[in-house]
Amino acid sequence: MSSLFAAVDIGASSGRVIVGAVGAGAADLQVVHRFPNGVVERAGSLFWDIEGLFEQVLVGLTAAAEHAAARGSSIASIGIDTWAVDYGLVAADGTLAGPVFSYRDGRGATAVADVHGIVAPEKLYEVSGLQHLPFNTIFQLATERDLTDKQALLIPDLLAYFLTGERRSESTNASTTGLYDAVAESWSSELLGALDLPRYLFPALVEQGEVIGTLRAESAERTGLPLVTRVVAVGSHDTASAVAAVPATTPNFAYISSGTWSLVGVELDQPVLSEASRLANFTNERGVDGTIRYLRNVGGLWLLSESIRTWEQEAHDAGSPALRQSLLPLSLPELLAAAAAEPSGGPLIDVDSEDFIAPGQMPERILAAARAGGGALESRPAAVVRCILDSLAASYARTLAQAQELSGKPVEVIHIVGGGSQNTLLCQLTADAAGLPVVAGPVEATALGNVLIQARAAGAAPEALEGLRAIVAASHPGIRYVPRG
Ligand code: LFR
Repeated sequence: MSSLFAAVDIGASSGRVIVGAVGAGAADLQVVHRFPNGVVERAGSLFWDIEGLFEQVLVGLTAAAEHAAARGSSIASIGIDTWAVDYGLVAADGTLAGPVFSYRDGRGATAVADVHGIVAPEKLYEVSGLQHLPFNTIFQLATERDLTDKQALLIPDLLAYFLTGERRSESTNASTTGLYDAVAESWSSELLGALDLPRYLFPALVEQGEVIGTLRAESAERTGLPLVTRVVAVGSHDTASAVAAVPATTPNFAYISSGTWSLVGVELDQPVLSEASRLANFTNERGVDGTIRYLRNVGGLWLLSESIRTWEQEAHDAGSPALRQSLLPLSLPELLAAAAAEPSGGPLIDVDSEDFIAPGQMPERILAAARAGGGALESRPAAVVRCILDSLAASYARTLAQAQELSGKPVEVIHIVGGGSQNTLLCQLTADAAGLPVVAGPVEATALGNVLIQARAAGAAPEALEGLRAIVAASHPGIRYVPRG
């Protein structure tokens, strides 16, 4: 009989609690709870509703306990992954010291010049290997007024703390802070010291598979899970969990973890800290088992979802059903079909531009970017969607070519995992632009990676990463796209 594991997997736009069954070389997932997520705007700043998210985690874990009980089984452990870089500050008395900001708030950007004035960008890269993004934790922390006696817990660590009362820093996510030493594989005392950040700011590091703690009495009571239920560290950075579950059957693969962002790159044993790599803004984030996720953040389906949000709002505001119909006659599948029917070779935009980070009025910003690039883009949704997908595919191809060049790693096949793997047009355009076969799926790679690391910790899955990937390949065969002419 297979063991059951609960995966809490929260992205920027939605979260889910999944029960994963692992046994006999196969992994099967059952979503037991889904909930929306999104930034909350208050007085011009953007936050996450962390209390609301924790409440949804408890509801989901309750459903997981019931799901397991109905099968005469139990939940062996819980793993948590979310997006990276954001954190909550925990005060000396153990309570949250303030709101949890979203990386889409502009505050980090206001501190970039100050931080670079203290530690040069070259030095930051030499130590952390992290790509420059204006919202990296290091810049957000520089805007904090008082860190005395406080600890910063990244979102999955914070949720694990709420569940268990134990404070730890999981290493894959720690590597996105800008304060983790990619070579020494520890918090960088050098950078913390230079930036006058207290040494106690971050809790001790844990690696994937280590136990963070068992449930607090309140968590056990609320969920119906036994007190002894363990929260196990997984690749708590969602991208690390997704990359762990890429169904690669060759070492020479590239991946695109395609969701709100597209994380495009290769897996390495050692970081690449060259000046060329820094200038190309490639990151050396930590993967599970000490691997290096050598990748770049390419703009993702955020451009599409934000555009749709704007069109829906406009259609809603339009009042009359006829006008509404003319503005947005299409569901997402219809919109993608219409985009597929648009001519190829249309205008391209730079999907990685910082101009697209903030929410709101996305189609307008895309049209402006196309105009600035000299392209004539029509404002029809199908044309805008085609421009987004063409631009994403072009950026994927460019980024992968660069990743190979900078790392020396050969690539024979591209795996697209996550939500974007369902977008057949995007997958085909990527194969075409890169001139390489694309294998699409699984959609739930992140949750699979989360579950498999827990299963391995329980002795229910193989030790080697290749073994975990073989389970994914066996239970979730992808769809293959061959480059066209
Ligand atoms: C993807 C992701 C990216 C990270 C971004 C912000 O969900 O985790 O890897 O750069 O969100 O945290």
